Formats: sequence, structure tokens, C-alpha cells
Amino acid sequence: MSNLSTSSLREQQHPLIRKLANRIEGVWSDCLTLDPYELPGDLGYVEGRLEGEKLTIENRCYQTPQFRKLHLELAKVGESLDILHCVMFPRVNYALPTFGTDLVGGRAQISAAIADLSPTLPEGVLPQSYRSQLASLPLENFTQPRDIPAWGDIFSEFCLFVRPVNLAEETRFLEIVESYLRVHCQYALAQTPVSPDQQLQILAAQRYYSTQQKRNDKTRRVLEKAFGPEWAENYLNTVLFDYVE
Ligand code: BLA
Repeated sequence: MSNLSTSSLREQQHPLIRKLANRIEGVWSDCLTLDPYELPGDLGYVEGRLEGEKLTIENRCYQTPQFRKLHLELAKVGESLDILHCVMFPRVNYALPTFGTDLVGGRAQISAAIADLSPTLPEGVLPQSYRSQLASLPLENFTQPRDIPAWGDIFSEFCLFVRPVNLAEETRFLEIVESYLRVHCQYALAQTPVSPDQQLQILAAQRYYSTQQKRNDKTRRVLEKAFGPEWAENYLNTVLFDYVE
């Protein structure tokens, strides 16, 4: 394992990953006031080996008044697997959904493109203003929709999970995710902090979100093979899906 500060994985990755990373950062810097967020340990840039193949991880993290942690991660496993992972963790005193997206694929094709605004809220459902704004987006126009796994009970009715089959579908995915981000940032900026009572409910919902995400064996397996089970467990708990104690 080593820690280098430079190098951008983005240029070497599948074009959809590159484009989504650029769009996410574009919306963030357009809409939010970003402050740096320090990851624990030396986990900003890491390298490991996955069955002889090199796994490289590059993290970018920010925080804002409404968001405890904005996390954008790019990972690359040898020449075979490219990954984009992004979660916007709200602060516990803001009643906000949790935006999350994951792109996983080889150089040739993305096999999993997923995005959601998950209702980590006292009510457990998305606010009406999200529902009315998201309802008109073309979520159904994909040739190969994929089934949400059992742990995915955290996701909303607007969870988009597909295998994009061509450039048109990739572009449609990008547009939808950008809409999710803009709706979300706009809503977040209009919120005021909640009561301590509601905070407890939000805390519980955020913990459940992270607990369920950690049940995704596919993520854990990739990390375990490259870095070992202990490192993977620590990375899942402190970087990918941490929560406020
Ligand atoms: C799927 N995630 C996957 C897959 C891999 C990873 C290898 C299988 C791809 C496929 O089925 O085609 C691996 N994802 C990773 C790794 C990281 C990562 C190693 O982010 C990080 C370094 N996952 C998330 C987030 C969401 C998410 C934020 O990290 C959603 C908001 C979802 N990933 C998700 C889902 C699947 C997946 C639902 C499919 C799981 C399944 O079909 O069982």
C-alpha cells in the first residue's frame, strides 16, 4: 500500500465514470459552498493488489453546512474493473435524503449504474417536492433494468438501477443523476436545522442506511481481495459507510 498525492484516475476510466465524476463535482461547486473534509488515516489515495491486479482508490471529500460528508471515490482494478462511488451524507440535524450513486464496469461496458435519493428521514419517505420533481424523469426508458438486492430496502421508489446498453442510455443516466443532484442541492439549501427529537430519528435512519449498504457483499469482496478482511472492514466503517455515533 502506498500514499501518493497526485495522479488522476479519471482519465483512465470508462467515459461514463469520467463524465459522472465531472458532473457531480460541477453541481457541487455550482450549488454548494464546499469546505475540505479530512478522511481518517491515510485513506485519500490507496493502492492494493487484487489477485495479482492492482487496485487503486482515489477519494475526494468535502463538507458544507448541510452535509457532513460529500464523498466521491474513483477506483480501478487492473485493466478489468472501473468503479465510481458517491454518497452525500447529510448532517444529523438536517432532514435530508441521502444521495448515493455507484457505477461499476469493465473498460467495455458498465454493468451496474445505480442512483438514488434514499429517504433517511423521520417519515421514511421522500418529501413531496422531491416526488413531484422526480416524477417526470424518464426512469423507465432503459432496455436492461436490474433487480434491487434484498438489502436495498433503504432505496426510494426513484432508485434507478440499470445496465446501460449504449451511449444514449448512458447519457440518459447522466442527465437523470444530474437532475437528482440539482433537486437535492436546491432543497438542502432551503432547509433549517430540525428539533433534537427529530435528530434522533434521523440518526437512526442514517445508521440503518449505512448498515444496509455494508451488507453488499460485492463491494466488500473487492476490498477484501485487495487489502484483506480487516482493512476492508475498517474502510467500510470509516470511509464508505460511516455514521455519527
Ligand atoms: C454492485 N458494487 C457492485 C458490484 C461491485 C461493486 C463489484 C457488482 C457489479 C454488478 O453487479 O454488475 C463494488 N462498489 C464496489 C466497490 C466500491 C463501490 C469496491 O462503491 C467502492 C470502493 N453501492 C454503493 C452505493 C450504492 C451502491 C453508494 O457504494 C447505491 C446508492 C449500490 N452496488 C450497489 C448495488 C449493487 C452494486 C445495488 C448491485 C448489487 C447486487 O446486484 O447484488
